[in-house]
Amino acid sequence: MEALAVYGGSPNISSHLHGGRLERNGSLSCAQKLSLRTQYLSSFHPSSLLSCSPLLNHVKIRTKKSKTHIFLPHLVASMEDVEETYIMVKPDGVQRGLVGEIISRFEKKGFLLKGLKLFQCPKELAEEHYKDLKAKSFFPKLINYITSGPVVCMAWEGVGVVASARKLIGATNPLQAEPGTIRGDLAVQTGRNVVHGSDSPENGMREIALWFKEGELCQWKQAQASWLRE
Ligand code: IDP
Ligand code: MG
Repeated sequence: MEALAVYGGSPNISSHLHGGRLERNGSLSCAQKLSLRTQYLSSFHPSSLLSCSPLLNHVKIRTKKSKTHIFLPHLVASMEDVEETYIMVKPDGVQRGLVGEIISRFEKKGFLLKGLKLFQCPKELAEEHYKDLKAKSFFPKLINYITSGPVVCMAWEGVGVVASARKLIGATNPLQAEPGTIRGDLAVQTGRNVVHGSDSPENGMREIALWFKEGELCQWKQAQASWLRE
């Protein structure tokens, strides 16, 4: 188990944004993914943190245009594509002792844990992560919330993992989230909804590159792989 986890982390935003890593999988070819991630990471400069970098435009990273309260019904779990998603236990989840419970939901489902760390998020990283919500009135509160204590950062891999994780997490408003989902079972308020999950495969790659540095992710094969997939 110790081979999977990387604990600790640097509060240095620059090293995070320039760190990232390169790897294969999904519907894109290895070369395409490598190129996408390389372009994305090389386009980052600390000065771009406060605004949307024009260098990012040609990378075609998908951004969410409208607020979605449920787990993106249009995001249908692919039956073939191996994807990656960024899952994060937010500060309230850590403070409330829900880390193990939340990790176990994804573990039991059968996804592959590629990265794991306890991390104090700097303000600039929180703002970059949630840049699509910058115009929202709750944005300052959201940044305070995410930086109010350590978070647990995770990278998970699997077939259809992005959409499936959104289903496991449940609706943004925990009172509207179905029982059985993480938010439906463990939270009551949107502003304290305990967990984050990427909303598209593209954002999964974007967010993993944002939150993990090179060397913090593990390539490994699950012993139970042949018992999960035919
Ligand atoms: P998501 O986390 O389900 O993807 P988003 O709409 O992307 O939901 O919002 C990101 C996060 O911002 C939410 O998880 C929640 O913590 C916070 N948030 C969203 N809407 C509100 C709101 O109306 N009030 C306070 N916080 C909000
Ligand atoms: Mg979201």
